[in-house]
Formats: sequence, structure tokens, C-alpha cells
Amino acid sequence: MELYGYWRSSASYRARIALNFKRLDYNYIPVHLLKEGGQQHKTAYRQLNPNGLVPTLVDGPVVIHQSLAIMEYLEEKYPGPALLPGKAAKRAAIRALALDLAAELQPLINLRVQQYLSQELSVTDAQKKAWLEHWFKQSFSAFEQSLHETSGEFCVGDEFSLADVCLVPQLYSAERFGIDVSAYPYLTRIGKRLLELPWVEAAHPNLQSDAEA
Ligand SMILES: N[C@@H](CCC(=O)N[C@@H](CS)C(=O)NCC(=O)O)C(=O)O
Repeated sequence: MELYGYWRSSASYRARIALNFKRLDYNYIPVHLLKEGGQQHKTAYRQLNPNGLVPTLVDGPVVIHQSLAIMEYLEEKYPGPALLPGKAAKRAAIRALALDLAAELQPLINLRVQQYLSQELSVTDAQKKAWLEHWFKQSFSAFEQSLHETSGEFCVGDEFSLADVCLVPQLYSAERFGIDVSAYPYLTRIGKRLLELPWVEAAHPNLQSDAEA
């Protein structure tokens, strides 16, 4: 399998965690999001991923974009260990939390959105910071509230799941953008615990072949 990704892309980070968790070997192919006007926009890459976003997973003839679709594919093809453990209700809770971060928060803070704000709408750096703080606060407050109901050692109960896969990169982004997360004790406790897991540790942006100082 080949994973096209970028070291500090949160969606690529998710795919790496899932592949490591399932102990699957893969070749990592870096796509630099800033060099050459963004390698994600090159024609050859867009044939794999028409959105011009990372990650993309290639498994023989199968090409998959969207990190959640990649992870559901891996889950179906390699069911154990499970990213979606438990019965229907628990699995729905896991998917809901994963989507809270992957579908509601991440698209608002993505590179192309930030580029549009500054390059097309002339938004200042201070206004951009306010934008990021606003959406992180809204998302993390709701996530924290959900965790009061769902969490144990991890986001949903005591088993690692897709919800945890999505939380790790979002906390990494928060740190990168200087977002204060001290108001979210459940979220930060679980986030700290997740970083101790070997399959999470190995997926860290700084350990990837394309990591920059
Ligand atoms: N929903 C997509 C999001 C993919 C995405 O937004 N990737 C970002 C990096 S985290 C990207 O490629 N950004 C490039 C750009 O904005 O030009 C997924 O989960 O795969």
C-alpha cells in the first residue's frame, strides 16, 4: 500500500495512526503542500485525489481519498484490531465524535481556507488567529461535553477507536496554532494518554520522512 501524505497534515496523521494500529506496512509518499505552489495541485496527484487534498491511499488498483473512507476501508479489509469496536450504538457514538472533528472543525482550519482568508479576503494575521480560536473553541467545547457522557480511558469507553484517531491530530493542530486547551480537562487527559500508545507515537509528524525542523 502507498499513503500519499504530508507530515503535519491532520488528515494524513489520522491515516498513519490507523495503518500503524492495524500493523499494516505501507510506503509513505510525501506531497508537499507548500512547495511548487502546492504539490497537491499537480495534475498527476489530482488524478488520484480530485480535491487536491491529502491523504490518498493506494492499495493495488484501489485508490481512496478522504481519511475517514480510508479508515473504514482498512477496517473492513483488516477487521482486527478494530477501529470501530462494540455494537451499533457504540459504533455510532465513535463515528459521531470522529465526524465532529473531521467534518465540522478541520475543514474550517484547513490550509486552503486559511490561504483564501489571507490572499483573497485580505484578512490580517490577528483576524485569522481569531477565526481559528473561534472554531476550535466551538468544536472543543462541544467535544468536551460529549466526552462527559462517552469517555472512559479513551473517547468512547476504554477501547481505542476511530474517535481517538481523530482527536490526536486535532490536538496537534491546536498546539501548532497556539490554541489554549486548558479549559478542556477530559480532552487533554485523553489526548495525553493517546500520545503514549506506540502506534500513535510512530505516526507523529516529526517522525515522518518529510518532517521539517
Ligand atoms: N476531509 C479530508 C480532508 C483532507 C484535507 O483537508 N487535507 C489537508 C491537510 S490536513 C490538505 O490536503 N490541505 C491542502 C490544501 O488545503 O491545499 C480528509 O479527511 O481526508
